[in-house]
Amino acid sequence: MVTPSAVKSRLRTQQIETPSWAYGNSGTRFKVFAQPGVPRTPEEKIDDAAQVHAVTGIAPSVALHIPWDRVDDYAALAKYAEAAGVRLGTINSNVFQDDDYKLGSVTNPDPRIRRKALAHLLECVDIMDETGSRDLKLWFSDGTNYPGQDDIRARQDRLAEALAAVYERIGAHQRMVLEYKLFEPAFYTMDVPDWGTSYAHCVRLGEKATVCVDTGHHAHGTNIEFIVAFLLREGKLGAFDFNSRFYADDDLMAGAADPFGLFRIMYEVVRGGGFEPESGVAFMLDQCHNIEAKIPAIIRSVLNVQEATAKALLVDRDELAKAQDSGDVLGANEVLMDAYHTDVRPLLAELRAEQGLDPDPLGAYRRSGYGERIVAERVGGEQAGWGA
Ligand code: AOS
Ligand code: ZN
Ligand code: ZN
Repeated sequence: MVTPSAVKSRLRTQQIETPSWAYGNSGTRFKVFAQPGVPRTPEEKIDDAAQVHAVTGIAPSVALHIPWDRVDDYAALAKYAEAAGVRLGTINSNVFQDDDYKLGSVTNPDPRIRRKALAHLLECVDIMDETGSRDLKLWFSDGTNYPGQDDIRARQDRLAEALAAVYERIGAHQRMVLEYKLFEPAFYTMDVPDWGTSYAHCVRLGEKATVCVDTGHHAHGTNIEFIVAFLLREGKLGAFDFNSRFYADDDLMAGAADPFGLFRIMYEVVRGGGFEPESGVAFMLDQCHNIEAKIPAIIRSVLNVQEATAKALLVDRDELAKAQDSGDVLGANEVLMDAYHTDVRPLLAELRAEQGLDPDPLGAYRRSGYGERIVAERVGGEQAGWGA
């Protein structure tokens, strides 16, 4: 029997990082619908992230993206964040938006371009030293579009070489998390297409290299919770990029398309010890809000992850183990589904009240007037957007 107070005390330790780019304008390759009040600077993105934390109480850090969040003084930016009530989190590198990277970045056949990409990754580690960030997120758009275009195996060698150079540079308390993606922008081969490729590189590198699971980066029907269970068992699950997808890498609100899938993932996280703060698993959102208001969408996403976690914590694991051990297939499934079908909203409202928060975070945000204030105040300048 899992008591509500036990669930609440574990939920108090939860932290979900929000991405700076989710506060900026974004869209598809067809159209970006700009929204009024969108941040124009990294500082304004931090201000918005601080609002999400203020009403949810569980989003205390914001991930930066270099060069989109480039500033002259990162230590000052870290201080700014602290004063706003949040801290700077994962540094996301970008080796996908330069003309030079048409044939790849660290896997490019041209050594000059490989050196340029590596220099950027190393610069990101310098920035981590200034911001105090623990994690460097590596996502490579590298790959090929046509059979024979480049030597698949040589590209793996080049990737391994670059990863080793970054690994060599990171400090004792820093980590690199290597994200994989099945497709896009390359269509024939991606150089890090799946968790197995990321895992194999991370194993070779050592314990400071772990896998980042972006929930939107799999083929339809992939059992993501199995990947989570496996990686946790191997001590190689480093981070999540949470989002939701219907068709491809849609980057929609986490838990929007498949809340049951998010629950199943969070159950394996809990089961595998990934929810213990010492496990070091980073829970981040990686989303874009193209047609919906950004700050409330990010609040909704944080709450969706929190709800899935609460349900995962509610699973009666003793009962589940009993049913599993006795081969009671339906009984075991029922234990899991009982937790999933529990309405955890009253428990979460109670938890927030106990923490001095408004039980209704979205309502609190709407009533704060912040949304109207930024529309009135953020006039002039250039709005931040995915890619700027
Ligand atoms: C790209 O598809 C990956 O999900 C990246 O993690 C991320 O979305 C991109 O680097 C923007 O930060
Ligand atoms: Zn991602
Ligand atoms: Zn993605």
